[in-house]
Amino acid sequence: MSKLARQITPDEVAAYNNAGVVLLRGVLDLKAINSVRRCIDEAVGTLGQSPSGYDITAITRAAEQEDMRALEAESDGQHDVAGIIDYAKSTGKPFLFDEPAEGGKGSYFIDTGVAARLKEFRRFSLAGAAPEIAGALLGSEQVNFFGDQIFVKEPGTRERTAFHQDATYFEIEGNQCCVLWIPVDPVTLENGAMMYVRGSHKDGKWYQPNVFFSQAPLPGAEGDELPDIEGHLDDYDIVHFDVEPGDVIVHDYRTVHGTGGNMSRYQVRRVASVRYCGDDIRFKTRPWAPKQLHHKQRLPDGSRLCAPDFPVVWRREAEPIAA
Ligand SMILES: O=C(O)CCC(=O)C(=O)O
Repeated sequence: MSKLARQITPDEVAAYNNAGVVLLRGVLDLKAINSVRRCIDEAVGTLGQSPSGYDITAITRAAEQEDMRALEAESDGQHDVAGIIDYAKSTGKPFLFDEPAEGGKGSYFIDTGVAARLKEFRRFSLAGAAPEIAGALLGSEQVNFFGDQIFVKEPGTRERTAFHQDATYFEIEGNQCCVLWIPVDPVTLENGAMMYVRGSHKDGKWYQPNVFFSQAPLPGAEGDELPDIEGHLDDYDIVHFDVEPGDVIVHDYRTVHGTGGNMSRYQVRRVASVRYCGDDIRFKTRPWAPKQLHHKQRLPDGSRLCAPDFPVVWRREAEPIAA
């Protein structure tokens, strides 16, 4: 039985394929929304226990104050934070900040691998409505869960999320990978709606991943250099959507996207981002990619995602054989 609040239409599948991004209005029911919201709140409340949990605002402030002790203290988990900050500064590329009222008191929190540490989020990601959404859009015979993150921008968060392409943060290649961006709050441009460069999934580029709060690439990252999209927004075919809880935006993992800070005085922006792969995805080593500390094994390059880290979460039902 379907867990979706409504079925996905052929027009939505076509929009996903053509634009590399589609807004699915009202596909999650209240139970799913409340469950994801509970999980995000629990992940943020226990961020200090996650080796992949970061308060990005604390990091950018420590970087501005050259507080090396604070940066070193953040450097024994998923990222070598001190090394990244050092390298980002050496590129001369500025940190990307908006200017919220009252000096920007909000914080930007990120955690990775929440499904591995919170049972309720694992249930949502592996057995809830989300795999069905991926199955409807990917055109694949089966779907593997790949991973997840949460992104929270409190009111008054100054950090933007630099435009980037998810693909090269992940150690995979192929075409069939989608990212579900699941807001549990109303989101507009004011509090950090995602902006997507329409059609960018088809431009054949594999862009260097960046450090997220600056266009500076991750140390050692190879690939095409992403242009300065923040500085030339009008030159790009950018789309964004005002969304409500229950809506899900799905983008192709090659689609370039980024957000502003949270300029609102009162409205937090809590989002889960869940990733799924289809049949043509293969493992590919990218030494600069962020460590996925919750993954238990590495696969050889070129192999399918046949491993417990990437459970099969959806299979296409066989068409009934005509008599
Ligand atoms: O919501 C954000 O600030 C970033 C999210 C993102 O880049 C993603 O889900 O791929």
